Amino acid sequence: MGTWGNFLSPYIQAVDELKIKFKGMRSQFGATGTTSPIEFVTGRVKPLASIYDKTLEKGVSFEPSKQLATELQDIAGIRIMCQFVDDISTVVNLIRQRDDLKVIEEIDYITHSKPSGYRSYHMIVEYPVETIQGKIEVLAEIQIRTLAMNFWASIEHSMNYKYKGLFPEEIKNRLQNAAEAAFKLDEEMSSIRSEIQEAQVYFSEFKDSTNPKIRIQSTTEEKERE
Ligand code: 0O2
Ligand code: 0O2
Repeated sequence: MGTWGNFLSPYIQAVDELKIKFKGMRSQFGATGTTSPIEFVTGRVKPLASIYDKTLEKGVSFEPSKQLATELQDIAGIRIMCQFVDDISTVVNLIRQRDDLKVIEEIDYITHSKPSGYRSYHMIVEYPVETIQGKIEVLAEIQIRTLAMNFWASIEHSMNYKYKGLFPEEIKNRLQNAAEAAFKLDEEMSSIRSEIQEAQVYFSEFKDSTNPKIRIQSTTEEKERE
């Protein structure tokens, strides 16, 4: 099936395009004066070293192939961070409604957290990439999580590298406790959601109104409209 460069190229394009599209959703909420359920978006193409590790785990041969493209569903990975747990289902519904991708699978690690304590909502989607050789359908994994879930997962992920997945019992228990604490934080924040959002609207309006450059610009725009 050719070189790794050729094989990975549509995945790079898929990640770039999906990042732009989800960041676009965020700006569209902003433009309509509605609070965005998306806080920020990141994306990556799985590094070759991680692809290699996954092929060993799955018993797939480490070479660019159709089998690899089918078995490794997260070569293209997008992560969407939300402020509140409820925002996650809003984002999931928005993704389900899109015509530019097809949802293949959904895994709810929020209701059913992993034994490690990991929480996130995963969606595997099929995304068409237009190339000079025609259309190529690639699989992408979209992980949707709160800022607190992301904080926990980032730390646990780096510790996993240190301990190569074999955590001492005490660290394992502490990480599980930390995951529960992060979830309690999410619940606490959700219970004062309207208070927080009011403050955020007030804060951004206050910032704009006290910034002389923006004041001059909006006054000029108002004059031009008159
Ligand atoms: P903006 O306008 O600052 O949001 P990239 O290639 O830079 O688009 P990448 O490489 O996939 O994205 O991921 P990266 O660089 O880790 O972060 C992507 C975006 O998420 C960056 O913004 C970061 O500023 C933003 N980000 C990362 N961590 C946080 C965080 O904890 N809180 C918030 N609010 N944002 C965060 P952009 O894309 O450069 O643009
Ligand atoms: P990376 O470095 O993020 O790419 P699969 O092999 O994908 O078919 P698997 O591994 O059971 O099946 O998939 P799963 O568990 O649905 O999710 C895969 C991804 O979710 C992982 O990718 C992580 O990004 C994240 N994840 C799942 N469980 C955990 C966890 O316990 N802790 C953390 N921090 N992240 C987790 P990779 O390939 O493992 O890593």
